[in-house]
Amino acid sequence: MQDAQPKTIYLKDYQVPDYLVDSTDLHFELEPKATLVKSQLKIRRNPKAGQGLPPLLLDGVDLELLSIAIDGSILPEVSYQETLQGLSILVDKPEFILEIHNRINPEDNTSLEGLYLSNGMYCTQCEAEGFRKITFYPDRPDVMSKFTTTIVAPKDHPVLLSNGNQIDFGDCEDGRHFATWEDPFAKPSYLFALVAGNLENVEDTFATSSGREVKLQIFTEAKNIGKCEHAMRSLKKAMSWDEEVYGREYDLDIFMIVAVDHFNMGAMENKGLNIFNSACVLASPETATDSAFQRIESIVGHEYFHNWSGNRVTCRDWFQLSLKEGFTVFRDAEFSADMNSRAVKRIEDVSLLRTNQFAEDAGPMSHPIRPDSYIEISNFYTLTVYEKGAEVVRMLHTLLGKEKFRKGSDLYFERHDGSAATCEDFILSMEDANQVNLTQFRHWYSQAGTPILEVTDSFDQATGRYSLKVSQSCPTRANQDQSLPLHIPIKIGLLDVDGNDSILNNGGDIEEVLEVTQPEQLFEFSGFRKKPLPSLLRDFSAPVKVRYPYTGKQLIFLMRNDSDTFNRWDASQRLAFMALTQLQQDYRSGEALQLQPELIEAYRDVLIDSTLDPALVAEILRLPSEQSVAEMNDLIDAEAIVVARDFALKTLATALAPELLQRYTALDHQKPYSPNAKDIAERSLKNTCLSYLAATEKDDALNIVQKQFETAGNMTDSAAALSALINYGSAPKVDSAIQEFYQRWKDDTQVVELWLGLQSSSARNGILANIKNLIKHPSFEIKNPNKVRAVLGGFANRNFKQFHKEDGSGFFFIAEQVVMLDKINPQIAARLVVPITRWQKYSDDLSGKMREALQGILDSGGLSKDVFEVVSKSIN
Ligand code: 7MF
Ligand code: ZN
Repeated sequence: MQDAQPKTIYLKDYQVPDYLVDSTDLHFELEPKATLVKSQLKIRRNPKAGQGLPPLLLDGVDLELLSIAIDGSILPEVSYQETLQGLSILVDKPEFILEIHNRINPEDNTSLEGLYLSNGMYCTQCEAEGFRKITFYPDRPDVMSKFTTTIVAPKDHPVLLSNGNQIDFGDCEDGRHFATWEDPFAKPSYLFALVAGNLENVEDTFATSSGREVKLQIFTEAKNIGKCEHAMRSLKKAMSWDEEVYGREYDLDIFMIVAVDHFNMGAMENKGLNIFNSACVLASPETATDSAFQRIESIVGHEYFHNWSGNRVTCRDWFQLSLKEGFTVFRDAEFSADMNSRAVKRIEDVSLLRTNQFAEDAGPMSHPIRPDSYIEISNFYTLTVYEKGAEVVRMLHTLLGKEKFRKGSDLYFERHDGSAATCEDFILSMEDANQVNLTQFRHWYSQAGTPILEVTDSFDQATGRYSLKVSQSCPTRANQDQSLPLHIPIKIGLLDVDGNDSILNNGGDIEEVLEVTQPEQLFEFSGFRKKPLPSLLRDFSAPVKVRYPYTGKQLIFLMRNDSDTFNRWDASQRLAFMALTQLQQDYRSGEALQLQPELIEAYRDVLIDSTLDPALVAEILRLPSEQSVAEMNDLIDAEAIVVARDFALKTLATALAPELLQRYTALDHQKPYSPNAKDIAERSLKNTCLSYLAATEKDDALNIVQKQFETAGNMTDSAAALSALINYGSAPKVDSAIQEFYQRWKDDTQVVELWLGLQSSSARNGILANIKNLIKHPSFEIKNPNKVRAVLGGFANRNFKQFHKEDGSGFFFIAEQVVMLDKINPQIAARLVVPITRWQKYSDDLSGKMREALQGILDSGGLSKDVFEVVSKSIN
């Protein structure tokens, strides 16, 4: 819990560690309430840290210290001191062996950081600062050490795992057993892992490009052993992909994945022993949706790719988090794009970025991808560090091109292998490998906020010259006085009147990457007979907002003709935003609502176009979420957004009903389920049609939904039907569907999570009462983050309409839950509070209610650093 006044940590205060740890020998005797940890550290004064022998400072949290010895002699009490942060030990020699014994309590550890129990299985989560909850240690990523780990446990925990290779195992005299693991690669403490439990595993092998055979294992409870196949296949694909695209081979003889039900995040890249949230690894055709299959593929890839971008080359300090996370997200996104539809993957990622990262970057916790200060580092595992960080790496890829980017990454891995690096090191490698200057590009690392590009154009009929004027600006934050112009790659095409790409230059290219570096810049193109229509920021080549005065007609033209698939979708988004903005205005001024017939026809054209990828059709048809509309508005009028979107949705559904039904029926072939890209695309469109049809609330449409619910042969179709029923069905039918679904799936944890989430995101009035019942349902566990995310996160993040009720009931409910959760799991509590922190953008009534809810949290006192940081930074 919170100290008197939580301390802010600054990047500018970074100092190299005073002492290094050459080797770390750990010995665990596992007991639920009293696990004994013995640690033997070979410690040496860091030659780079100056003169003298300062005290050795070790981090430690919630540890019971039993003894300390140096070179075999027990330390007298005068030689050390327990502090708020851990332990301070007086040192009188430059090299020594430190042996510490301490006790911890995994059973009562509900924070899910450090060593804890999940359904009787011991497991660890050490990133970022969880290792200090296991033993006293210099718990910082620039202290890298070779770990050896011995685990002693009762035999009802037959599987004992840690990082690296197993070098010993056997029985103890007292009936317990043990295993010893050795990791040959030096690593920081945050990559340490331990697992002990009654687990089964599936096994496979992978032959690396140099011909070594690697054993692959996925461990899970016996009941889930049939759900590992997809993750195993994904792992092998990821291993091949990293060899082909980055020339990176796996480096140990064994790679293990463990599925855990209680987990704060998606997964963790511990060396040789990745630990996964069950929801991000387990899938079977009957129980998992298409999006679960795709999520698993990308997360298995993400964690695997960390073996190089994160583990072999790690981070010097936590301000450099984006060094490993931005790069690895870029790698996993490219992996997914290569395995599935590239355009659809890009659309999904950009939607997430625009809806949630842009909002974060405009909110009270806005920070650069390399933050310059923090109170609690867990709060900085953000969409900015991850997703915007990945966009920054992608821009380097765009600016340099594939080959040069690869040369840069090769140099980066070669230079920094086995060490802890910085974002600066990454850019330097890109520069040095290619003789380029990225001085201005570096501002992306230090500047927060989403840049805005204003684009205007002009055409000179006499000379045939077309020019684009681009001006850039960036909103400034409280503690950042000026914003510097950024180096921004803008990929463009120019469409002629027939909708074809024009040739842009002497090289004959139809696409060009404009490099914007000035506050205002002019780009000229010649040889045009008529004014072309610009297709700007193709493939979303930079994380910026582009403003260009497109007319509705021009957007419809781009939707039909742009050769850049991403921009076809983007044109549809702009069009929808225009319509929704108009509807909001009309609603506020009391005018009758109506949708432009041209817009409806544009949607109809897309819907019936059988030459388009069905997944793309689904993405275009799907109206922007309320959340993304809110992000685009300077002042959020939640009610107007809801009314406008509901109206647009119902109007489109009614107008397009015949075509929706036709496409639905054509796609409703009862093929055996397979999560391949083509089938996923078809189900995506089919279920988008279904949800539109349901929105008509006509009996025949709801009968189709009911029939799909009753006959669905896979979870994607079944969940889509249940969702449509929950949102639009008649009350008795909804209740019986919810009950029926639960009875069928109550023993499957992943399906129950889905079931909880669908209910809490129901737009139906009065849902808050249902949610208050749901948290008393036997399937709900406040100590399980997945359940909390499903019910409370589903309500606060995915139920715009009901969460933003004008009486503030949604905010006060979430605030109350945050205060309660903070005592159990501060990280999860701090994430749940975010939706009520952006009060400054809301119109008065809601704004005041949000502030009141935040103040209530602050006044409750005794907050964790996690919740304190988020709430205090947003209320000032
Ligand atoms: C894909 O980054 C993208 C992001 C930290 C925990 C996983 O590997 C990770 C861990 C958080 C938030 C998102 C992700 C992760 C974490 C994640 C996972 C898969 N190092 Br917190
Ligand atoms: Zn990661």
